[in-house]
Amino acid sequence: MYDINETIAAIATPAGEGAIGVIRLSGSKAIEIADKIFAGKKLASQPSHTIHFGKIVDGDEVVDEVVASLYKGPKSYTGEDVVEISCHGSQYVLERVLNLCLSNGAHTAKAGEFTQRAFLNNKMDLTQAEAVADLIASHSGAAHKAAIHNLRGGFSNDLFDLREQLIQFSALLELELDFSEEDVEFADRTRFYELIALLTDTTKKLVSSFSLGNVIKKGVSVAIIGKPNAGKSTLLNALLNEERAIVSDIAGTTRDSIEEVLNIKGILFRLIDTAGIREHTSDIVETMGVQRSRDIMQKADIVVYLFDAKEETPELLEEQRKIFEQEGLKYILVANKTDIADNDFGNDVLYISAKQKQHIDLLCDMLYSKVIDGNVNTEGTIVTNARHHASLQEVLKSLEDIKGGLDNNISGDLISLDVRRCLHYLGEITGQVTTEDKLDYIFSKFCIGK
Ligand SMILES: Nc1nc2c(ncn2[C@@H]2O[C@H](COP(=O)(O)OP(=O)(O)OP(=O)(O)O)[C@@H](O)[C@H]2O)c(=O)[nH]1
Ligand SMILES: [Mg+2]
Repeated sequence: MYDINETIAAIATPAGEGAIGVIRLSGSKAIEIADKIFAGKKLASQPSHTIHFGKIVDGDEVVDEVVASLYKGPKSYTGEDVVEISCHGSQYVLERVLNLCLSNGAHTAKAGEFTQRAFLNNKMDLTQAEAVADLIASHSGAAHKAAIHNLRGGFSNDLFDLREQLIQFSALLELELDFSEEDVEFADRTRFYELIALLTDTTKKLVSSFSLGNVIKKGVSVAIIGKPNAGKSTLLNALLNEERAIVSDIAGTTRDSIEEVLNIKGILFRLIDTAGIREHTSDIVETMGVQRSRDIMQKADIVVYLFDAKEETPELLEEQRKIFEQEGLKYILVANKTDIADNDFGNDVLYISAKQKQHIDLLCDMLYSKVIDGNVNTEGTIVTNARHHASLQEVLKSLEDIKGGLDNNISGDLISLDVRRCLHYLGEITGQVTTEDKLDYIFSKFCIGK
């Protein structure tokens, strides 16, 4: 349970040694508590947004020389009084300072509690607060871009105007109900139709951006699949530009799968080199490896089917292609060893030499466009959060019901119910409609000190 009267404290920097480590205090007693352990200027008498050099003391003992940053509410991250104490980055020092804050009246902050307070004090809406967690977790340019866009209110702005207009209509519809005897229409049905169409369009775009948003957040898994000796491990090494996997001319070299991350134009791809698949082998370990390769193939976002251009026949390739099609997999067919074989397998096959590192860049381009080709505009808002996605789908359902109601000339009171449902789910995304339990759950996924 969130208690606004408590002052909270936490170590805001990650565990381990560093040049600097930060302790954060927020709440009505933050400055008072800091003054009890900070020997230097009296912070309570200093203006907001100033920094001060001093010592943290435990009785007579000096624990560390520090810099205290002072933010007086409401102009702070949480909207409350905040003091950030920058110590030397020793875990021991940080824990000592934190314990001093706690013994002087602060409470340990829960995960995400600083941001939760920022939300509750109207410093940001829920999508912005969630973007903070996404920003911290971003490991690639694309994930970073989506998080920054939402942190700056991108998502909320897309929905805000439309929600406002819908509220106006809802009010007019409800006014009609008060005058139901007189059979008047305050809410202009043509404009209402237009608004619903616009909202439906925006919502659909956001919903469909989620498949991209999801891969941006989690990375795209790419299984490199093929027969033994096709050159899969050589290809993994060429893509990574390092000798990561063992390569040899013995069929069945790779026994277990190897996973490595590759960043292509800001999107993270998780490349998985697998054991070569062959039907007949008496080696029990290899058989297990083959089964694992098949499982990885089924779960992968994209399958790269790599074959030896010298060994494969167009008929065998066609069979393989049919299997991928039947199983509904996204795949790329790649002919390898084109430095020693020039067999033709048609135009939709990519020709490379993993060993000579030829056309590896073309494979990277193809991987990238397999992800982006959903016509999603990567400049706009991309939904990366499963919670937003679920609410948006509910918004879409209620919009369909509103449109159905208008089409069938259904009475205003019934339409009004669907409009309320729609407003409810829209509000749930930005946090205008929420419950305490839900908030606790959302913020519990943050890190401590944020
Ligand atoms: N000439 C030529 N040889 C290649 C090329 N790519 C791989 N090879 C050779 O093919 C052999 C097998 O390569 P690997 O990368 O180990 O093949 P793999 O598909 O990982 O094999 P398994 O792990 O056994 O399934 C090695 O001798 C490589 O040097 C290529 O583009 N051209
Ligand atoms: Mg291998």
